[in-house]
Amino acid sequence: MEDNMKDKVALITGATSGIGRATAHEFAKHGIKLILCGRRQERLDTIKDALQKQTEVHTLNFDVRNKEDVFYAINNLPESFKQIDILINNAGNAHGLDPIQDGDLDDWDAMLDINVKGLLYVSKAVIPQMTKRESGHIINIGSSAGKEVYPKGNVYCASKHAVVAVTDGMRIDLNPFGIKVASINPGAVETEFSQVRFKGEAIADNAYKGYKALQAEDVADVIYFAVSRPAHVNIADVLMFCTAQASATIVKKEL
Ligand code: NDP
Ligand code: 8X3
Repeated sequence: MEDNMKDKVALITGATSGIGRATAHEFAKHGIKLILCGRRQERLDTIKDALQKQTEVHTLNFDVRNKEDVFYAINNLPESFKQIDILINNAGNAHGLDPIQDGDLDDWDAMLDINVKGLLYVSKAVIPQMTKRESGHIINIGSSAGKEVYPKGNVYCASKHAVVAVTDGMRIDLNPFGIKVASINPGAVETEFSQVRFKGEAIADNAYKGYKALQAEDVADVIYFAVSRPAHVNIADVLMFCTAQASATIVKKEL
C-alpha cells in the first residue's frame, strides 16, 4: 500500500494548524509530496522544516477567499509539484456562535466565503489537470454540522451542509473522469477551532473540557486511510465522533 502512495502529490489547505497540519504529518510519513497552504507563513516554514526530512514540501501562502491569489499560486507551482494527485480541502472555521437574529454579518461573510467559496476556488484551480489525466482524489473536510443543525450553529451549519452538497455534486460530475470525491465529517475535534470561533475569548477553553474530544491526528488517520485505498475503492462519506459525543448536542461530560 505504502509504495502506491510514495511520491504522490497532495495539496492541503489549512495546513498551518489542527486537522490540516496533522494530515501533513501523516502524509509525510508515507512519502507523499506535500503542497502546504495557509496564511501564516512562519508556521508554513516551521512545518516545512520539520517534514522535509521525510518528503518534498512546497508551501503556498494565500487566503482562500482571494480567487486571484488562489489561481496564481496553483497555476504557478514548480514543475515537480504541478501534478496534484490528492486535494484536501480543509481550510475553514466557525466564526461566532449566535442566534440568527444576533448574527454578525462579518462572521457570516467569513464562513460562507472561506468554507464554501474558498473550497470552490481551490477546487476549480486544481480540477482541470485531474480531468485531463482522468485521475485524482478530492477530500472535502465537512463536519457533523453538515449533517445536523444545532442551536446557534445556523450559518456555520449552512456552510458545512453546502460542503456536503458540493462534495456530492463533484462526485457526480467528476464520475466520468474516474476522480474520487469524498467528504470526511468530524464532530468536535480539539484544535484551534474554538479559539477562532470565540475570537480568543475564555469560553473557548471550555469547549473540550470534561470529555476526550477527537484529536486532529484521529481525523488525519481517517483521511490517510481514505487516500490509501485501492484504485477501485472510494470512501465517499464519513461521519466520525469521539466516543463521548452522540450528536451535536449530546456529549457525555464528566465535570
Ligand atoms: P484550525 O483553526 O486549527 O485550522 C484551520 C486552518 O484553516 C488553519 O490552518 C488556517 O490557516 C486555515 N484557514 C482559515 N481561514 C483561512 C483562509 N481564509 N484562507 C486560508 N486558510 C485559512 O481548525 P481545524 O483544524 O479544526 O479545522 C479544519 C477544518 O475542519 C475546517 O474546515 C473546520 O470547519 C473543520 N472541522 C473542524 C472541527 C472541529 O471541531 N475542530 C469539526 C468538524 C470539522 P491560516 O490561519 O494560517 O490561514
Ligand atoms: C465543528 C464541530 O459541532 O462545533 O465542525 O460544529 S461543531
